[in-house]
Amino acid sequence: MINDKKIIFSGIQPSGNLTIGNYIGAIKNWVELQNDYQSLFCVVDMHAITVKQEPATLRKKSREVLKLYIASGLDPEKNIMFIQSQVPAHAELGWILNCYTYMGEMNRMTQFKEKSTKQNINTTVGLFDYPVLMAADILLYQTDLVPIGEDQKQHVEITRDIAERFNNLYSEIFTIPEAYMPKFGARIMSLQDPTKKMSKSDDDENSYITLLDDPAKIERKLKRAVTDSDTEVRYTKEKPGIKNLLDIYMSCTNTTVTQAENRFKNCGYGEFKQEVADAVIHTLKPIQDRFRELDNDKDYLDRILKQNAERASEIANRTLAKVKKKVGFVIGENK
Ligand code: ATP
Ligand code: LTN
Repeated sequence: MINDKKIIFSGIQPSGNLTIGNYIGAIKNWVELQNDYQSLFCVVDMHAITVKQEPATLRKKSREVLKLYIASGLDPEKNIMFIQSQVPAHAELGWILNCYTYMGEMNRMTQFKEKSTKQNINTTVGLFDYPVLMAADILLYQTDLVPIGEDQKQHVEITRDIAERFNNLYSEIFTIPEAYMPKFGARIMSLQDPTKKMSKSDDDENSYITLLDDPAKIERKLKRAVTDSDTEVRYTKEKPGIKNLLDIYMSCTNTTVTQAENRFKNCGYGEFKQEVADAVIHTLKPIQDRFRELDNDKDYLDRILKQNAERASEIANRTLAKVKKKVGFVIGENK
């Protein structure tokens, strides 16, 4: 606990333009939870380099993601919002935890399997090892809750396993974290293939909507979204394209399945898609306005980054010191 509050940690990779999948699956919950928890929201650039990144773009995107956090309504004075590589404890604990994680455990990670088969070039050890770095992120802050989309659930489970293993060996060093997912929209699907997760690093720009897409683009992408040859708007697994658009709609309008299905009872797909577009445009408008304001304020962002990296380091270093002592490293003047 920090200031008597339970702790939240979560992060997003600056590996592209944030999508409404990132917003609905993660950021929206962060905004809702921020008042009840001490929260840390990280821009995980060290995770992003597990696949090839262009250095100048990565630098630019890292700042952009932080601006999008703020623009989405996360308070940088109350929450600790920072860039992962600016807090060296992440890499240090990541290495130590590597030595307490089994190859077999990493081999089971579905995200690695998907990402490595998608790549046609050599896959790096970093990509394979990425869940251990994620475990370090979470465990450094004695995190209670990790608000994420469904694809990250398995990584939180492995984090719990690693933490329990370490605690059993050395006493209660780590808090055991829990995953927290939204009821609807924990897995927003690609607009071009509703059996695949919407992803910011997808090659097809029409498969996702970014938080900075203008209204015309949003309308266009949603109108092109793959659905089915039926005409009925119903929330069912048999209609994955429609179900996905309903998830997006329900999340943007805070409505239930029954409310949404009733709303579109006698609508054709064209009218339905237009309503979904209107809901998305309405949700993103305040975020885009605030983002543009922040765009002109570089000093403000630099100050936030510096202050928050210091706050994060202070907490992280406390856990790291305990871990180093337990594993037998020589620290300071101890004999
Ligand atoms: P990449 O394509 O670069 O792997 P990504 O778009 O999958 O990235 P991440 O940075 O891996 O995004 O994820 C950040 C957060 O957003 C995680 O909590 C993740 O679960 C959530 N998230 C990502 N995509 C979706 C999605 N399509 N639906 C719901 N949540 C999502
Ligand atoms: N692996 C996550 C991003 C991430 C994360 C974290 C999320 C890295 N560290 C810690 C929650 C907590 C992803 O790529 N979606």
